[in-house]
Amino acid sequence: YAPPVRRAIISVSDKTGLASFAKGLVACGVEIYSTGGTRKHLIDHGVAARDVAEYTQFPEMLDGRVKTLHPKIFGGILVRHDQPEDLELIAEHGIVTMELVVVNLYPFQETIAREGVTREEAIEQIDIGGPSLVRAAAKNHAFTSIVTSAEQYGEVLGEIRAHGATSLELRRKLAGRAFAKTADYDTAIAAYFAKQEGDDSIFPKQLALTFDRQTELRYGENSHQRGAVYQTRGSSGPSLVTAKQLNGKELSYNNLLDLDSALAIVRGIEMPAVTVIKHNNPCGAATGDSISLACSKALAGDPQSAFGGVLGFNRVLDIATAELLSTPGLFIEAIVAPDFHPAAVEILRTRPKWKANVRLLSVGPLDRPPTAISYRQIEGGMLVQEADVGRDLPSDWKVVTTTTPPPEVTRDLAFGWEMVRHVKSNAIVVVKDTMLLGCGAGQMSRVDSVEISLTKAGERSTGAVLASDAFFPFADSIERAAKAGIIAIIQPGGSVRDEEVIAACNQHNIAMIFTGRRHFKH
Ligand code: 93A
Repeated sequence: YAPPVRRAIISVSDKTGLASFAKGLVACGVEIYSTGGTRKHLIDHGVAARDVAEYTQFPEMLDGRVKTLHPKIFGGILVRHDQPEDLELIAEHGIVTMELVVVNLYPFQETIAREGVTREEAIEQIDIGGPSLVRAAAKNHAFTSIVTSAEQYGEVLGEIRAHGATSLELRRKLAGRAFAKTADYDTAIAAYFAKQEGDDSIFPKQLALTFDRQTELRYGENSHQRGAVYQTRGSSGPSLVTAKQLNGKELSYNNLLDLDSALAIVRGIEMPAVTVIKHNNPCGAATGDSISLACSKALAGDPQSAFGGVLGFNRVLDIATAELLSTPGLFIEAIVAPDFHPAAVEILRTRPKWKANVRLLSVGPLDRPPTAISYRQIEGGMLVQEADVGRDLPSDWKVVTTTTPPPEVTRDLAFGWEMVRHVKSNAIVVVKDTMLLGCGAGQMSRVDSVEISLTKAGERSTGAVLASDAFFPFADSIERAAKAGIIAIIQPGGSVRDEEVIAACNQHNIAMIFTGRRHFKH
């Protein structure tokens, strides 16, 4: 706790809580120096304060634009108290040391948020002297305390009362906060200028996302990589980062990725829906009149791949579903749902073989829309885009074949179209009875994805529909689909060979719908 706090310079726009803080300082023998408005406020509240202008022998001028910008102020803040030459030199110039600086800045952000504010008004609210005081004191935190918010008054006064000084630990913490404050302030000013320049991008000129480390993970994607989870500051649920874990081992990096995909799929569906995720792609998904029916259909889609999968639910996981999940031979890594019936948690924790380990995540109601912007790191930068979350309207779809889809497959086409956007491109899904039967994901050639999805679906593909996330570059996929008994195909359209593709469908009596919207996912 050193050096002793003898003098404080106080210059604040927001005077909340100031008078009692300053009174406390005076009671500790601290001498206060203040600028015009602040000094008036203090004196009105019975707190003695010296006038900065009288000390510097330089009047406040240019309508307050120059108040504290003076060597007698900055010398006293930046002086190194452990260097005798520094102390001698400032004394020679009649400069006194300032151990405490209390500043909050002109309200620039609040000003520009006001309706009808002029450019001149905004510019006048750019604080120059304030940030200089803040940065000088923060730089010299080895000796000087910098207070930038009323929330810090209590802790600082507490230490001065107890020790006549502040601790280096506190000064370091305050300095960090102070630099964050001036950084935010300048970011706001830069954004204002960008807007004035006619930058009408929906994306900010500077991206200043802040994340708080929530927890370190056991490891990253592989055991030789370290990993951690961060929470986006200011984000609100429903999200995995804020979800309640009701049972099971610690979540892994890959669990979180898979659970995120699971949640993204089911929250886009209105009917009770369940999905099974493996390596970030769905190997099962279905809707049903009840959540347990949807669950049994999702698991039946590809039972082999479902082993060790991660499940997502868009309804409360009930007792019937927990019973179903206790079937011998099934192994599940993790489940995310809006909530779990308490008895269902009990069943899942005790009944199946994997009981103790299954991670159960309760995210709360899925009533709020997902994040509208997506960020993807690339070396040296970041790619930012609107997230692919809006619903596609069947009213925009066009039947392009002479064959029209039978009414009983309309639901399957809609379900397949909703599913395919969640599958890594090139993506193909095969659907029957609102149940995913086959999924071809992440292939470099579309016809390979078609082949994989139809092989997975096997004989069940007869009478099924097929969805493709992007257009077919050739008619070969249609030939393959026809052989497997596919009766309708949904895809965006837009290939130079659309005519050939449509002709192949007509030849095989397959109905084809163009949605006009592509859903790549990379
Ligand atoms: O116009 S300034 O950039 N010039 C200065 O020299 C200066 N010094 C302090 N603004 C300056 N300040 C700011 O004045 C402080 O950051 C504080 O927000 C405000 C307090 O003014 P007053 O005490 O007159 O109310």
